[in-house]
Amino acid sequence: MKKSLIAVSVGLLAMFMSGAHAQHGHGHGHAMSTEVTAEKGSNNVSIDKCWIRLMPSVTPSGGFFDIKNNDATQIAVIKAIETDAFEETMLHRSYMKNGLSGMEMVPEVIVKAGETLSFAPGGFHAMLEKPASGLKAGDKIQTRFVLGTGDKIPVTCELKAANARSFDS
Ligand SMILES: [Cu+2]
Repeated sequence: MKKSLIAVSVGLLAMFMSGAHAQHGHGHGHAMSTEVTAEKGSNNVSIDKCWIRLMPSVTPSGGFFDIKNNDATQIAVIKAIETDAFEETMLHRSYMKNGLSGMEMVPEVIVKAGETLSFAPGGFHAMLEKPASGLKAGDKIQTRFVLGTGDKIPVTCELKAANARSFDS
């Protein structure tokens, strides 16, 4: 009896997680690797087109942007994203497995020398939880991207409505 109750609650949790994930939509990243590297990488990195799909506070919001590694020879390593606008931030990646979508935490993201990696719905994304009260679509928030060197790049990100699909939409 007890066993079946546990099975039911695990099933519900799985449904909830895949439901939350379905809102991520579909997209493609490229030039990626999620293997943890001992290298610190380059500081010569720029972040463009940062936007956040603002969800009701019980649902995590997704953060999307382009990371450009301007260094001709070294990789770039992104370790984390910090902001005062959300209490928790994580680097995530969405994937498809046996026809089901899921997502996983990634410890760091590597961008190869001279390449650009897009965080986009359906692929790599920042997962932002516990928003500060009063945030609304159209607001701009300040974030800091933490590199493998420990340097932090200040980035302004625009909050967009739950139905937004890209920076320009
Ligand atoms: Cu996620």
